[in-house]
Amino acid sequence: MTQNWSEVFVGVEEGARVEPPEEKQRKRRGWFQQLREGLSKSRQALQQQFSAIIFDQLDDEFWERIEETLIYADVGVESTVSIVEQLEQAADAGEITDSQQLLHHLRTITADHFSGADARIDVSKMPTVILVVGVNGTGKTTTIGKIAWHLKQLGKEPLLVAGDTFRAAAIEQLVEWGKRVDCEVIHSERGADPGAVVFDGIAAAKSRGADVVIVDTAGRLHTQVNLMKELEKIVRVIRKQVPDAPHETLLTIDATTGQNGLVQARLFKEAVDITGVILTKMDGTAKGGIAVAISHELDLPLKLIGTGEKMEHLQPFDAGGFAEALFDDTLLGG
Ligand SMILES: Nc1nc2c(ncn2[C@@H]2O[C@H](COP(=O)(O)OP(=O)(O)OP(=O)(O)O)[C@@H](O)[C@H]2O)c(=O)[nH]1
Ligand SMILES: [Mg+2]
Repeated sequence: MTQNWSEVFVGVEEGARVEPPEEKQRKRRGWFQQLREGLSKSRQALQQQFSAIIFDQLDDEFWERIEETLIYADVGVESTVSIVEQLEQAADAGEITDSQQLLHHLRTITADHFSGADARIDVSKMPTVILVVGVNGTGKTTTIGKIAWHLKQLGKEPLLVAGDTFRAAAIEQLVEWGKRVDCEVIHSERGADPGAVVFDGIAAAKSRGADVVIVDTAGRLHTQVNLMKELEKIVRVIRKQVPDAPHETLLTIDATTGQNGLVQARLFKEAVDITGVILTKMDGTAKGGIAVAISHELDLPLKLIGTGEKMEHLQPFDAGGFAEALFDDTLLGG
């Protein structure tokens, strides 16, 4: 499981990784508890659906109900069909004879439906450049602040670049995060060329020995040709100074937008080299199943999930833990 930050970020100090077992245990409990809380709306919605399913005859109607439940949770049609197919196979093999076993299989099969691509974030390069992109309001700037805070905790020196020179108060918002986290923010004036700001940001990181440069960008839709071109330019500018960068291009998706999030992810994936998805606002949605749809149907690794507005409300994604928190025993009415 990758619930520890020191395991998510490849390249943090060895010292940050070595922890006594009891400390690890405590952290895992805390991590899981936060995840459970973040998914509580989704779980409550599932509870209601599940309470209407009677584990009696595993006939067509029963499987249809399960299918409806998963679709309702925004797991997506393709993933739902595949998950239910595998559940039926397990039932045919005699592996599902009570609701507890059904839940167990639902967890493991769902966990297996997440993309197998590497969910870790390598921050070992000096500097590592992380570009954050997405539709407006999906949580880019907030997540950048949270990532920076976590990196600080692990002994890394992040530097933030205010590449969103478009939206009013976007620069101030990132500067404010910089103050909270206590890290430097390279910025310019509103309306300035984002390429120029990014160039200055990378140069500053190199000269000051910052470890991780995180570039904020203006919210955009894939259909906004100029803004998409601007993104390409930002990448070119980054590569002038760090040829193998950006090392990560993370796409933020707002989980509360449901299936629209899947559409956004698909379109961004076609336009930009996305290395991972950050699913934000999991705390605000009853349809957390969207995580499965995006990861499975687009074969994109989910790397982080946002479970609130505070700095600590960011969690490394872990398929097993996610499925366990979503489909926990309370679904059986316990
Ligand atoms: N509840 C909750 N709110 C979040 C989370 N992540 C971000 N938000 C809130 O979502 C709103 C938008 O977040 P921003 O970080 O400004 O989003 P953005 O993508 O940078 O937006 P633009 O710069 O306009 O493109 C803010 O009010 C955040 O506090 C989350 O995980 N949970
Ligand atoms: Mg922003």
